[in-house]
Amino acid sequence: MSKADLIVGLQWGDEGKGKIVDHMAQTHDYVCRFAGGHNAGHTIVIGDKKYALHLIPSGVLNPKAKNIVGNGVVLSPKDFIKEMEQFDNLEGRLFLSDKAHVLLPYHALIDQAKERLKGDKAIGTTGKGIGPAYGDKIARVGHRLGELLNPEKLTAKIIEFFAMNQPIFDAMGVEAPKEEELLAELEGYKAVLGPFITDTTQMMWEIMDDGKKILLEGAQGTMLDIDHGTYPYVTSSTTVSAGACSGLGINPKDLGKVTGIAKAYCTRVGNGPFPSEDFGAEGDTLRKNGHEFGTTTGRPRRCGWFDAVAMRHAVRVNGVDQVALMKLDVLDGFDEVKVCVAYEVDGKEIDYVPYELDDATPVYKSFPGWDKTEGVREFDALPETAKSYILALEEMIGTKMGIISTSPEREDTIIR
Ligand code: 2SA
Ligand code: MG
Repeated sequence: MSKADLIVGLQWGDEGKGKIVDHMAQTHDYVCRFAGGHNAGHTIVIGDKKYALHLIPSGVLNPKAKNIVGNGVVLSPKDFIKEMEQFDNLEGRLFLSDKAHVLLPYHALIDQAKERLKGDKAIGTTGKGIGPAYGDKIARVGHRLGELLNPEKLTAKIIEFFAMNQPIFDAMGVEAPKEEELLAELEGYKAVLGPFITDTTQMMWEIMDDGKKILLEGAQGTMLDIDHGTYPYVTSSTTVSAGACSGLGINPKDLGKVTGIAKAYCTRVGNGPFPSEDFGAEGDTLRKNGHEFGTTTGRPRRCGWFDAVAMRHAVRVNGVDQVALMKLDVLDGFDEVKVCVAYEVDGKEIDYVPYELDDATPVYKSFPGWDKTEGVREFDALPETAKSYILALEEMIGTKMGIISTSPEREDTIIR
C-alpha cells in the first residue's frame, strides 16, 4: 500500500511548481492532476524542445510515468486535444476521469461576459471558463466526461439547457450552439478522447494497493482556493491538499509527503487583495528580474515581498512537510529584502489571515540583501545574509525549506 506525495502552491499561483513537479515526476510511477483546468500552465524546456502544459500532468515528460486527470478537474476537450498534439506516445500512459466535468467553449464566453459585466469589480479571471464550468457542476447541471461517450444524448441535453436559459444567455450576449455543429464537435472530441476515459477512482485505489509511487500535482495556489483564499478573488476549485482527496477519490489517510511551493518573494495575477504588493521601483525590479508575466494569459504579474502571515496560513491548511523556496536568485542585488511579518487591520496588529484582506496593511521586517545566489547548489555556499533570510523565514513559518531553487535550471537546486 503506498501513500501519495503531494505538491501544492502556497501563494497566489505561479510559484514555480513546474520545476519541482518535473523534478519529482522523474521518480514517480504516476502523476495526477486533481483540480483546476487549463487555467494552470507552465512551460518546460528539455533540450531544444519547449512544451506548454496546462492540463496534461507533468509526468508526460517521463516516458516511464503514467498520468491521471482526476474527477476534480474541469477539462476543455478542445484545449486538451491541442495540448495532446505535442506528444505522440500517450496510449496507455494517460487516463481521464469519466467523472471530470467538461468545459465547453460557451463556458469561456460566459466567463468573459460576466467579467465584462462586473466592470471594476471583475475578478481578473484567465477567461478560460473555469468558474462557469465549476458553477454548472455545483448547480448539478454540468456534464461529465463519461457523457462524451454518447454525443447524441449530450448534444440534446446541452441544447435543452440553452433553451431553458436563453433569456440569461441573451442578457450576456452568449449565443446557443447550433445543434448539428455541436454534435459534430462532440463526436470529434469522443473520437480522440474516448480511448482515454476511464474510472480513475478505481485506478487510484489499484495503484495505491500495488504500492506505486504516486505524485499529486496541485494547480494554482492556496490563496486562490475557493474556501481558504482571498474570496471572491479566487479560482473556483479546492487548490489546497484536501482537494487532492475529493479530486481523485482517495482518503486523507492516503496522503504522504506534502511539499508546498512558494517564491522567495510573492506575486499574483488578476485582481484582489495582496498586502505585501510593492507598487514602486522594487516591485518593478522583481517583475523584470523574475520575468513575471502570466504563462496562461501573458499578463504582467503584480509583485511584492514574501508574506509570512499568509504563508503560515497556507502551511497549516495544507499540512506542509517541507517548503520548496523558488526564485531566490530574483532577490540578488537588493540592498535590503523585506518580509511581511504581520498585518495592521483597523489600527491593530494581527498575525493571522482575517476574514478579509482588503484593508490589511503590511508590517515589514527588513533583512540585509546579498549579491549573488544564482546557480548556487549547496546551502553552505550561499551568502551569509541569504542563509540568514532563509533561516528567518523557516522560523516565521515553522517549516523547513527543504528545497531552494536558485535558477530555472533543474540542476540549480539546493536540497537540504
Ligand atoms: P480563473 O480563470 O477563474 O481560475 O481565475 C480566477 C483567479 O485565479 C487566478 N489564476 C491564476 N493566477 C496565477 N496563475 C495561474 N495559473 C498559473 C499559470 C499556473 C499555476 O502560470 O498559468 O499556478 O498553476 C492562475 N489561474 C488562475 C486568476 O488570475 C484570477 O485572479
Ligand atoms: Mg505558472
